[in-house]
Amino acid sequence: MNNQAYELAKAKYAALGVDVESAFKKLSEVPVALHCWQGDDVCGFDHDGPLSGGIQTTGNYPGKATTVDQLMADMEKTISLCPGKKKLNVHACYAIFEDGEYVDRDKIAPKHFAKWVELAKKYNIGLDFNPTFFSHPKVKNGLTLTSPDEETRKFWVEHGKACIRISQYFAEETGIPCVMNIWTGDGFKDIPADRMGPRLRYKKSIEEIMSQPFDPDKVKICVESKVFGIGVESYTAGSAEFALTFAATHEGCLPLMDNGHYHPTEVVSDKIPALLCFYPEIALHITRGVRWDSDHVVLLDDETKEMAKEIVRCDALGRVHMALDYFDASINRISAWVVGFRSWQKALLMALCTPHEKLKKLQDENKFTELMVLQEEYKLLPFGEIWEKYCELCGVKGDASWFDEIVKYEEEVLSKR
Ligand SMILES: [Mn+2]
Repeated sequence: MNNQAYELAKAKYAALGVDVESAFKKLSEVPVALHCWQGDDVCGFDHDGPLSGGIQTTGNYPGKATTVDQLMADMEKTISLCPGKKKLNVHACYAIFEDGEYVDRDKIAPKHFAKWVELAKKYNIGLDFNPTFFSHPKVKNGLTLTSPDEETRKFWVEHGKACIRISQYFAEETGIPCVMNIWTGDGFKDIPADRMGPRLRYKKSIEEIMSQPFDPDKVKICVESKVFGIGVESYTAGSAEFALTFAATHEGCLPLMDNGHYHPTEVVSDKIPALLCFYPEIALHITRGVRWDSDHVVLLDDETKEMAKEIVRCDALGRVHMALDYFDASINRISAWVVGFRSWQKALLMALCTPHEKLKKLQDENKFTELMVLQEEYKLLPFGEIWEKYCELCGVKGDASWFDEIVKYEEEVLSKR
């Protein structure tokens, strides 16, 4: 890159009191989890049935990964094109069975995820984990942990416990804490006759899952809320109030906010500082909902920037577990991963290069006219040069020429699948 352009940009930031090099250092130490499910449209390896549970992938772009080796190769290609520290985020349905072996989800064990540990170790990064409470024949009438059928509920509790054992194994193998996120799509299409019953069963089920011994410094159990899903429009057991209160009242449990899981005019950027007033740690799923929880690729849009700003200005980079969560099957899936990961890195770097103290002072002095003027002015700072330098330091392309690699990979690998 043009070093002179970078030096000029750096000086502009320095004049505002922003040290871009310390921003590079801070950002390069913060892990962001890359979700394995973008690569194969949330199919996984443990079943053949369709995706269910109120979520849906749309699109039929060629080259989807259909084997473990393909999915991992695609993730490695993604990693090679993204700056910054990563974690791998794996769903339980990505268990790897060797030689025709198969066990149901209540019996999965660390050995079924040994290959994921191998991949994480190759890059010296951590692993996050998610029980898969969907796309499975034992989801009875759309319910798992909230099921009134005790056998069904117990099966899914056992699945949750198995996932804690696997999360503990991930943390011990990598030496990095594992975030284990509980999300179920349990709910009803139409007006229920009992809203509290399923929630009481959900509460009891998560408590039973958490009775599985684990080290809270190694396994961070989260509960993710959701407002509604396809087919469960009227009622979701794991609502925002349920998840927040559960986490607040249970030692070793964190709230997880997915920014696609709220009413479209609610913003997670405003919820982050509210939760940070009370919780030592929180978790985030970063996505982009278009009109609903559509899981579009994360872009550098206003709300993405605002969420990153809140994490940075609350000085909470060490308190917020960040993970991407989206899936677009209508475009090249590796490109979808790369654009999303790079967008969140851009948002964080931009936030780290903003003179927050100066802006906070204007707010406290009630100088809202000047605050507006400066906030608008900062939008035009020469961020492109700063971003390119950061990418160069991370050993990846700073401009869109990373896409040449995607085109080549599509020709040489994806088109032959
Ligand atoms: Mn999510």
